[in-house]
Amino acid sequence: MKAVEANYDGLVGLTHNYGGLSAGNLASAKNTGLISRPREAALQGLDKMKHLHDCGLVQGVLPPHERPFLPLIRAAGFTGTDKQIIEAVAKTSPSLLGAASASAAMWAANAATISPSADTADGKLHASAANLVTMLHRSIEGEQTARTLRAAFAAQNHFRVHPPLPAQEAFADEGAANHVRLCAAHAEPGVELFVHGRRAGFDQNIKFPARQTLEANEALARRHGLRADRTVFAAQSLTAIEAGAFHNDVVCVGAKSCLFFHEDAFADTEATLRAIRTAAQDLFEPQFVQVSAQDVPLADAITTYLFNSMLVEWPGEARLVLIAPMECQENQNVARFCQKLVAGNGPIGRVEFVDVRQSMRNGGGPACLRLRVVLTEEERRAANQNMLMSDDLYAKLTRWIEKHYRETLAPADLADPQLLLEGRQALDELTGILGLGSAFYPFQINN
Ligand code: SUG
Repeated sequence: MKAVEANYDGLVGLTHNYGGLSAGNLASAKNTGLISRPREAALQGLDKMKHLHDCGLVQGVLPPHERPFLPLIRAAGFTGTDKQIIEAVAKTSPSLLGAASASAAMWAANAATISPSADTADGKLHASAANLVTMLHRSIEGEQTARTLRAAFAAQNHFRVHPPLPAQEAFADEGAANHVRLCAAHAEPGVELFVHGRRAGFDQNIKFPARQTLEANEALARRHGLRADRTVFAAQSLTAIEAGAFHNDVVCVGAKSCLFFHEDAFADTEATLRAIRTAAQDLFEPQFVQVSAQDVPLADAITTYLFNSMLVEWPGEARLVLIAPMECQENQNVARFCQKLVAGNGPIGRVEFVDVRQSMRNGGGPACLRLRVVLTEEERRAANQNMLMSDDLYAKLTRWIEKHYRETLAPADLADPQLLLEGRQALDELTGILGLGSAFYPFQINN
């Protein structure tokens, strides 16, 4: 049986803005208060999707979430009409309005953790929506994400969609950004690597929050029915977290049998690599591309997001392709390293650069924007076809973005009650385009 690795990208939302909401995410902090360009951001993301689709890869689309998210604001005690609520929260609690308005669901790598059917005990694809409890503005994503995944993968004979883990710090979970699957071929059983920043408990004595716990990872592996001997749990290094690697995918990416990572990514690199080798026994020989701080200083890795690239098996090419942010070309150390990387005989044969600058300014690179879903041919047929990229869908989404998205958005614009109405009108139309029915968003359900 054949299988492909599909990329499901999050569409950038209408409220894409620079709220400075993520402690430990250096780009988000640095760009706080900048004027964002939601339309440009959405088109940049859509162009990346179209490019991969044009090159023969399977590309899916995940819809933005409803923002500002009034249920959060109401839960905090604001009452009245929607307009009154926005006006009141803007005046008395602008940071709550900021959290309720983030378009962070666009970073689909945080939406869920996916285990392909080749790895699971019941032979189904398992997906667990992430609870994202560490950051207030992201803790409101899980429920809607689960709804999205159920719409994308509804066939229960093929797919099992789990709700987010309990919303408690012990189970802090940020999805596939801390998960890597290695394999010989997508259809064959693989090794799943789960990376955590800390263990449960409030004992983290570090500069920035560690957003993934070992306990969450263990729970995900159990839920998904993974084989213990093919599962590896590894700790992130504190050095990486404190340098701004708030998710492991800021310093590490893997595909097929290749793991591409910075030497400072893991707390114990040797033990991690040994465990991967042992788990891969009889399946494949892992290929480790470990990048030294001498070649790429950690600070450069984090500002350019070299490792937040998509590592992709490209139709017609023998070696993997790294789809990296443009920022990598603009940094001497990283640009030089990329040339050296492809000149060798290693598993990565080419680097492509893409423009996702609007997302990068909030700490989201090409790999943050996508959720990888390995699908067998049958599963691909069973998935929601309306959510898969096509020339027609691309044209529709381009028109939709151009019609509804604002060109610019300043933080003060979040106080405009009109933004809520614009968002609802646009998302209502989008549920039609993506075939999601008319009871998909809370504003549709509660009306
Ligand atoms: O969770 N940024 C996101 C970026 C997520 C990147 N994802 C991966 N590495 N996979 C975050 O920190 C910033 C929002 C703001 O500040 O307005 C933000 O949420």
